Amino acid sequence: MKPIITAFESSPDEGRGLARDMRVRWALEEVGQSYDVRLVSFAEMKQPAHLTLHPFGQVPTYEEGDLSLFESGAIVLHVADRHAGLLPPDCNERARTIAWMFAALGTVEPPIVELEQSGYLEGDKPWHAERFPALRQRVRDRLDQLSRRLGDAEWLGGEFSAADLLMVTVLRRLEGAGILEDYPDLAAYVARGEARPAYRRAFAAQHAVFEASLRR
Ligand code: GTB
Repeated sequence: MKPIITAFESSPDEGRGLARDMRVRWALEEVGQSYDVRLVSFAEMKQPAHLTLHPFGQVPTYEEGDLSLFESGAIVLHVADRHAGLLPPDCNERARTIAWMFAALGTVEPPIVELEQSGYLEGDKPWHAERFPALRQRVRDRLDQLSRRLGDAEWLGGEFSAADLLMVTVLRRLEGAGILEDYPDLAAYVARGEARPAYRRAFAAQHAVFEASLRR
């Protein structure tokens, strides 16, 4: 059954593929599963119809027959679980991969999002200039640790997995922050992810939505 995902009708990222539908699109492309997209406006996301799919009124969501899911990480895990290619078959390796998926979303992404949001939510506050360097340092601390662990490896496990897919999308949110450039190994890791044909197809699909929004 062809799943349906939701995405921003008009993404604030202006086609840069930074919204979280990108990771779901990428996962579906990696496993060769075609999908439909229902575009929603900010207002529609807060209406009862969407709130039955997503209790927090956000995107992405995922519908597949009787199943409806929210949370990009849970959706990617579901896709990886149902198709070959994004999780290793060995039980222990699979568990380690899932740990890295949680690490991407629960340990690496939060300080990145906090830094990003502090710019537009708190930029006008008198204490912003004092707090900002500490937020940047928190991101750097995480990247130092991630970089040490990745070392010379191509991917977090032996092969590309759902953990890399999530970690790359998380690191991409640093675009424009002037931080990732100081970590050539992590920048190369992100570039390896972005070079994958499935990533490029997913990026093109979300970019087409942005281009169409300009013509409306
Ligand atoms: N934990 C949830 C998940 O992983 O699925 C978080 C979902 C989420 O934050 N969704 C955002 C949303 O629906 C879109 S992706 N926001 C609307 C709302 O909360 O009302 C976050 C996002 C938005 C914009 C950019 N950008 O402009 O660069 C990047 C990421």
